[in-house]
Amino acid sequence: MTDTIFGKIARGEVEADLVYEDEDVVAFRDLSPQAPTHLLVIPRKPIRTLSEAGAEDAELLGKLLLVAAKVAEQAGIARGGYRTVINCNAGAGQTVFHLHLHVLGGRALQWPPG
Ligand code: IU
Repeated sequence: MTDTIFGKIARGEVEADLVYEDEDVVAFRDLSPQAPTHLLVIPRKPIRTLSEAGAEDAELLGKLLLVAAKVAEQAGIARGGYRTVINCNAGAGQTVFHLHLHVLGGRALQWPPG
């Protein structure tokens, strides 16, 4: 398992603008926001990408979604609408190989995404 910047954030070794944390999950503001609100939700467990998650991660994956909904609510974007995105592997735009869920909102979002 190669370490990443998100692994360091998850372990508290690198600072991030945290909006939520518990024993399993950390959420923080994206450094290069693509919307007025752009949050990232990550597991502390270093799973490289969604396709490498296993059956043993089912509860953790569910928790990521519940935390995404919670931080979206806290950020005030739930009513206006928000999008959750997981880019899986380089062809889909994944650049950091520590599973993360984007939460984007605060503006109108186009469909389909590019
Ligand atoms: P992607 O799905 O792997 O492309 O998303 C990676 C995101 O991580 C991207 O939106 C970056 O702006 C963001 N990011 C960050 O917030 N802090 C960092 O130190 C690095 C990337 I490296």
